[in-house]
Amino acid sequence: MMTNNRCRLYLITPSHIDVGQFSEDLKAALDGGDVGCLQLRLKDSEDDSVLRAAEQLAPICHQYEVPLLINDRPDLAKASDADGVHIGQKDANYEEARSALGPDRIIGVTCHNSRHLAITAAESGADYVAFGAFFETRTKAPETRATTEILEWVSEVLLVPSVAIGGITPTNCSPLVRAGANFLAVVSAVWDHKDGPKTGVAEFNEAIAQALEIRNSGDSR
Ligand code: 3NM
Repeated sequence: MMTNNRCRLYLITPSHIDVGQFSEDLKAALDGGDVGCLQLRLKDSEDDSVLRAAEQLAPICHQYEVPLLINDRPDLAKASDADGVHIGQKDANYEEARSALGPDRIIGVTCHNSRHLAITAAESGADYVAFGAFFETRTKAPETRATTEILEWVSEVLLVPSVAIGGITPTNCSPLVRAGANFLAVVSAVWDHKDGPKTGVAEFNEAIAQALEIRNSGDSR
C-alpha cells in the first residue's frame, strides 16, 4: 500500500451511507483513477451495520486492489477481516490494535499536528501517520490544524508514510503533495463532487500528478 516517494488518494467514506447506493458510488470512484486506500468511517452506527458494510465493500475494494481499513475499531477490523484499522488518539492504542490484528494488517495512527505523536507511532511500528486538519472542513470538527511543515519533517526524518487530511480538494492539494504527503485523505471533495465521485477521483489524480511534477523538478514554488 505504502510507497514513500509517491502521493496517492486515500478515500474515507461519508459518516452515513446507504451501502447499496454507496457501492455504486465506490465503483464509480475507483473507475476514476488511482486510489491507495478506502477507510470505512461510519459514525453512530451499530457494530452490525459496520460489519455488514465492510462485508459488502471489501469485494469491490479488492477487485481494484484497494485495501479496506476500518475507522477506530480494531475489533471490528478483525471481525470483518479488513486489511487494517485507522486509530485516533482516543481509540484503542497502537499496541492493542497490533495484538488484535497481528503483524501483517495495516495500522494507521492520527497524530494531529504533533511530531511527538508521530515519533511515538512510528517507533511502535505504525504503517502510516496521519495529520490534520489542513483546511476548513465541514465533515468533522477537527481537534487541531496542521501545516505543511510537519509533512516536510516526516518525509525528511521519519521513514513512515504520511497521510494529510481535512478539507483537501483538487484545487488546494498541491502544497501538501509538494511538502511530501504520501496520501491525501478525502471525504467531501470526492463523494460530494458536483460531477460525481468518478470525476472527483480523476481531478485529484491530475492535481497530484501536476504537483509531483513540480516537486520532482526541484521547483518548490
Ligand atoms: N479527520 P473532508 S478532518 C475524518 O483533522 C477527518 O483529523 C480530520 O473530511 C482530522 O475531506 C476529517 O470532507 C474530515 O474535509 C475530512
